Amino acid sequence: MAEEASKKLSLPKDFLWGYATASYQIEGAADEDGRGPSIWDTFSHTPGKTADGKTGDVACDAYHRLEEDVALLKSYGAKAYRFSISWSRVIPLGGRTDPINPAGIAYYRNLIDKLLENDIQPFVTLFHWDLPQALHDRYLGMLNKEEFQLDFENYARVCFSHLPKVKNWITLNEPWCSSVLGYNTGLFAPGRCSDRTKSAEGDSSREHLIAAHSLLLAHARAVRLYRAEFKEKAGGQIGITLNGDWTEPWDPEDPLDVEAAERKLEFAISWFGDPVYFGKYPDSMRKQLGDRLPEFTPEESALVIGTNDFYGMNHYTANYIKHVDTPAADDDNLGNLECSFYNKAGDCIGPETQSVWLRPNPEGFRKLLIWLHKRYGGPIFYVTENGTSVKDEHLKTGDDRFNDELRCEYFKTYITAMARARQESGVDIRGYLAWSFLDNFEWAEGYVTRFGVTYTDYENGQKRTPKRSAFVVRDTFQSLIEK
Ligand code: PNW
Repeated sequence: MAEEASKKLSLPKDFLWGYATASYQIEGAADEDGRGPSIWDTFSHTPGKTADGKTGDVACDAYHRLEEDVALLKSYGAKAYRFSISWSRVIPLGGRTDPINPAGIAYYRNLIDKLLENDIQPFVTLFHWDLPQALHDRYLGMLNKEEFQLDFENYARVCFSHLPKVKNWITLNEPWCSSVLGYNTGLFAPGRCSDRTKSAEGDSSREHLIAAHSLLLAHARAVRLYRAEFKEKAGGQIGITLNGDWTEPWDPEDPLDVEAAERKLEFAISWFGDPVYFGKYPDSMRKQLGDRLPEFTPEESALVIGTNDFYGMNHYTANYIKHVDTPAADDDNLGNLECSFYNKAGDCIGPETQSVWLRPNPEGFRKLLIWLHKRYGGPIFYVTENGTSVKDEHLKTGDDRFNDELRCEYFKTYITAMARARQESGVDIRGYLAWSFLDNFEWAEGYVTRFGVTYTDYENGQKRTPKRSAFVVRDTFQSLIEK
């Protein structure tokens, strides 16, 4: 260990690094060239759902700036780029008997070609939350397990067969967010929850659990299909991307806090990770949720188990966890515990950012990588998102807008923490995609919260300007990667 630690920190020559985005957050062109609406179009156009009532109608206008954006990525030295496909751009009504939109396919083919011409490897996400509105209207989307998995499998087939040059597929982005934020808290589309002042329909005690189950089956079907019909020919790989924050006990001397910290990881991550690697939900969830948590039938379990060629990891922050002594509420999604940025001794987990849920703690990244490595038997990892907002960045003016000190520090320390997990603890990390390439539509937070290494000037035709962090990410990788 001592010898390992004293070795110069490095990353291998073929380490892939670059940037990530998602369709609804950057594309704009919401009703151009035959695109159908998604639940995010509907939700963002509903008064009161997003900051200042903002929508993704124009966003970064990336749909019209493909060449410019690829050239910018290239100038940053990126070796990989993760983007997502807008399902309703490719199949406007979403379903397996609905027509395909050739203009939608052409846009993504063109993007992929441009990236490859510039030696940038595409990482393509099939579903980053923007469910076709027609499927929500038809059968409530992922609340209908049978229909949803078949329509998703068909959509996956359309993408695999029309985009054969892609070698890195991600089925779902953060199913935790789709499930909990969409169907439990209702903060994200489609905004369902039990609170009738927020949503006319919904059941926060059950619907997110049903949505999650459907998402897992949909993921598994897409992977089975890819492996059976496309993988060999394309020489590609496929996996799911899961989000997860690190946890520390509020009082490390209290076994109940230690247990709660572990339980929080299981509720947030293993809810999806355990089915994919072990074919079942974690015992801690079964214990708290009883029969509200769906059971995998033997066929479903066999379908889902082993469906990851790699683990896609999205990671941002850490929390102190305190157990609670009262029984769990029916709508609890955490594991019956409290999250805090302070521990018993009064230590703070990290500095404030613009996102209420995010405080930098790079050690948490290293520790979570090791936790996942151990729990899931040493899988291949790609870090598919990591990054930060900066407090009050939207209030900056002039050249100060491009001077994102906290983000520079964040990337330097997080990338170093990742390299240490790899080198000192044997975590098999093959790539890293920073979130995000551009400031973009940050969901319910509209355009107030910025995550980009590129400044997007929404007042001036979405003009892009590199921030300092774009060069810090490049320099950090260039100094770590072996020559
Ligand atoms: C991720 N939370 O989402 C998403 O994949 C991105 O689309 C998003 O822009 C990025 O992180 C930054 O927010 C999250 O509330 C959204 O804990 C919210 C949470 C976590 C992740």
